[in-house]
Amino acid sequence: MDLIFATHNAHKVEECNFELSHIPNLIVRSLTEVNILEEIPETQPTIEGNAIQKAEFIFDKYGYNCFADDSGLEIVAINDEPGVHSAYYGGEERSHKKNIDLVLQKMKHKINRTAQFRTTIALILNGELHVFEGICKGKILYEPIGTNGFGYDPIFQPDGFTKSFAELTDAEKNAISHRGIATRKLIAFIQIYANQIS
Ligand code: ITT
Repeated sequence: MDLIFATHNAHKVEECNFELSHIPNLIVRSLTEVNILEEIPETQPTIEGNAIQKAEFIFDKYGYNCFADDSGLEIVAINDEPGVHSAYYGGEERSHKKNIDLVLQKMKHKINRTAQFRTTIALILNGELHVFEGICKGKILYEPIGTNGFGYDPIFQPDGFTKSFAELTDAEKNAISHRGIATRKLIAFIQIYANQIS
């Protein structure tokens, strides 16, 4: 079975193939690997909407079984911002530092620090849409701590931990993260499907 991951991010595809390596005859390929070089539209007002839009775009135009993901940070005290705008919250140059600076500025006098990361994965298999979600709850710190990870990791402390995401190892983060949870749901679904057709 061939499945396209609707992303140009080779690192994401590599990680996914690693997780799926125990399923025989399944190969996940990036858009670049199947020579789809265009930018995929991501213009919906929600994280779920964007994931579905990306998967539907590839299926409708190219007919591939495929999946797409989208993620973001939602902070209660600022109306669930940055949400769908997480990648470019601090400006179009998509700087992680500027994104963090803007969040900390907006959160300066906020007592409620509650936040969550959300990942949605949209899968289109034989023309049918399946949606998987992962949420990781936590709080926003007052200053960045730690150097691992990316994005907002240094200012996010997951519930039940005394460390920020950026102080966890990749494996520790993956075990509890929004992306890890959503990916494991996708993998479980594909595993059942692969068993049925084999
Ligand atoms: P693509 O090229 O795959 O679109 P992206 O950077 O847009 O990569 P996502 O859609 O997964 O990645 O996430 C959007 C933004 O949300 C991302 O740029 C970060 O700012 C933030 N984010 C998502 N997951 C995160 C995580 O695990 N830790 C920290 N920040 C994260």
